[in-house]
Amino acid sequence: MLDLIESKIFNGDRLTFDEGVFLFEKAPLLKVRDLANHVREKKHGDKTYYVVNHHINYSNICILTKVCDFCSFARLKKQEGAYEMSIDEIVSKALEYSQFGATEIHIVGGLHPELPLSWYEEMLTKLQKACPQVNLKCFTGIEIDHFARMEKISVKEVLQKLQFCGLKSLTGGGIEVMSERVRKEICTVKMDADGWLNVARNAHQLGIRSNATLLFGHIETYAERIEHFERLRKLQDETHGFMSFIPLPFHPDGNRMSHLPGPDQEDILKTIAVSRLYLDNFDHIKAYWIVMGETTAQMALSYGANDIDGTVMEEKIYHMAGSQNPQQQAVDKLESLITDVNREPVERDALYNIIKRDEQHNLIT
Ligand code: V47
Repeated sequence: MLDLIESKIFNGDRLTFDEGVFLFEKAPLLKVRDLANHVREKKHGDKTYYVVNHHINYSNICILTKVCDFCSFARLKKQEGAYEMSIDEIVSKALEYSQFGATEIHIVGGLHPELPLSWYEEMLTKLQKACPQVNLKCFTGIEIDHFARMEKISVKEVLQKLQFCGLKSLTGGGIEVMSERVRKEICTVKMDADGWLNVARNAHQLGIRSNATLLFGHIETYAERIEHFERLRKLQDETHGFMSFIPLPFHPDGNRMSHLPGPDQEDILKTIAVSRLYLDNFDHIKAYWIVMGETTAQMALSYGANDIDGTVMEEKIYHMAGSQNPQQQAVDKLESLITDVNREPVERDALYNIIKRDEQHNLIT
């Protein structure tokens, strides 16, 4: 089977479900690496993308706190550690970040039991006004579905309203693993895979692009990972709206699945490589360095990944550390992660437009 897979990859032919499972179960890691690296190189040469971005998590209050066993972030409203930012706080954070050159603000939160859609509309409107040059990449598919349920309107209407207020793209989270068997075990009663795909389809039809993730390395089988890829590949054939795929290795600390070890480095690298080979209609495979660490993210650039996401860091840490623009220090570090493994760093925005800056690091438009 490996010879057949190899010739399919070199001919640009699509892999079948069984071939995908075979790659995980039986193919040697270094062979899968070489095939994935070939595809990456054909698509992108040495170019490796990063984005100057920041994350804002507006609230961790979530109605699914007792549902999602893998989640360490969510809290019930009255629980210790629960928090909720005001719109003014969110806008001032975004302003601070955009002054340091961020082109993307990534905003997600829990499924808040009370905030109405108008609160999110106001947040986006004010953010857009305060930082018009920043791409507002906000919400997961499950948040969008939650807003629709709260307001008793369709997912499409929610997306239209948010798009009107400045929403440019959706993040790839909230889907974890599409397998119904796995979902019953780790997040029973949460929106199912069809619901998440429906949000992505509606978004793409409105011109709102999005990403896709897989939370892996817990109780799912290899076949269930391929099932997940298969469903993403099918929707991508239909809409071409996904930009990048981001495999998220499960982290066991502080959640109800902490008895599980999480995936090892070999599994992380193989998952990156198989996703590159199976998701033949996705341009970008992201090795999100925050979740896999810098070394594994660097290695992943030889296993099919062509993006390491962004600066992400809490700006204050750097601000206190010295006189240089803190965001620039983070950029220097990301660029050297890429150049250290002989790849060419390319700054992009949230939609993969290439960003050029002058010597003072100001955007050249
Ligand atoms: O949906 C939750 C995952 C996701 C854990 O679109 C966990 O560019 C590991 O979607 N261990 C949110 N993962 C993060 C996300 C994301 C991240 C970076 C970039 C983009 C993008 C999207 O994090 C959730 C969930 O699947 N997650 N808990 C955990 N314990």
